Amino acid sequence: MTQHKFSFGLWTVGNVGRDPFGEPVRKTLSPVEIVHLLAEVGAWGVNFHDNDLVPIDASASQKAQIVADFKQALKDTGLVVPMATTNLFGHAAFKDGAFTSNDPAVRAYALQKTMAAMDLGAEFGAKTYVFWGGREGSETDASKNLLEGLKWFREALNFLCEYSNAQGYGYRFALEAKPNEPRGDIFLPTTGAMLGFIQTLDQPEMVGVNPEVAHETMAGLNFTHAVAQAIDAGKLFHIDLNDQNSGRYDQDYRFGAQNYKQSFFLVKLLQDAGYDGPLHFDAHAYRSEDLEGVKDFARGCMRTYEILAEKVKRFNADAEIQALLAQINAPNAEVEPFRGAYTPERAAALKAYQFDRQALGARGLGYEKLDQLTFELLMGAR
Ligand code: XLS
Ligand code: MG
Ligand code: MG
Repeated sequence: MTQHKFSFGLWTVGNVGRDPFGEPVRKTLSPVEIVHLLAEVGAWGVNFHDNDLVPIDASASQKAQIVADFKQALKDTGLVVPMATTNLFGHAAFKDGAFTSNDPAVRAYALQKTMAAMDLGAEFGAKTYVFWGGREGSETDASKNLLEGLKWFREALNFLCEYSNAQGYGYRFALEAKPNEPRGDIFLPTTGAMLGFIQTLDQPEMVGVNPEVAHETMAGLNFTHAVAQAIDAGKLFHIDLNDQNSGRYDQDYRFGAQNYKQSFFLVKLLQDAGYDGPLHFDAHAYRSEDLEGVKDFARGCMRTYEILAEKVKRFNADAEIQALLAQINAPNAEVEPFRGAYTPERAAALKAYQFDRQALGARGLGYEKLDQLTFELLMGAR
């Protein structure tokens, strides 16, 4: 085990390789088997949706047995449960949404199911509660009153914040945005949209985000920029790491499998900002893999993160790179008085100052060299 808090969902290493066109290619692993697999590969934590652990139609006694067995596996391995969440997307009842379904009975059922799932997560000490609204959306906007949908989603989160506090669970909620899949369009499709929405809640301090590499990438956005905004807002409560090609279906590749450079800048942002929360790999092995391949996948996610974290150290210690950065960010004593908060004097002095616009525009910035040096560092060529 490393100093990083690497976690995996039961649904990630437990993924059997079913896709819209094909049957499973791997056998189903029990939650207990998954915990042992994760311990074997050196993970720190395991997360679950309620029904990854307890089947939706389990009896009370079956549930009790499953919970006891899972607790024992955690005890035997030392793995922790940092995060829990609800499956509000699998069952047909949720085909038109959960908290935003047009059907008030479905909305009430979603609340009931989430409270039960929060109880389950709390039993294992989970402190982060993720909300991914996979079915909260539409294919045709003829079907939805969008403003009502947002209101219903807000009401549900407000209710559940109160529930968490009333139970003394101490959860922090992490909202996970995704632009589409499984719905044609999912509400609040980006991390930025979630950050705006959070401020409209009754207890915004309890609620942050769980951004996912694949989701922002599917939206054609720069994931690292989204994470930076979350960190800046004090809202990075959790993170889902994987990889994805833009413009494709939801691929959930091993972390770093596709975009090495972008993965590096993401790790750099997290490391430099001192993020010390869970690093959750929300991904799965290629469909070509057997059980050994699943272990290769899980080890690969963690090893890639560690390698990139090591590269971050080298980048930060590389004399040539740092000299270039120092040059790029060189202070300018002449304009120093203009920095800082507004004062009438500062504004007046700035208005009176003569800038040499031609000189400002003529200066080369050296980013070509910086980017090439970054590439060489990543490739092990320096
Ligand atoms: C799906 C989401 C899902 C959430 C948890 O694309 O990433 O796995 O993270 O419900
Ligand atoms: Mg995802
Ligand atoms: Mg996810």
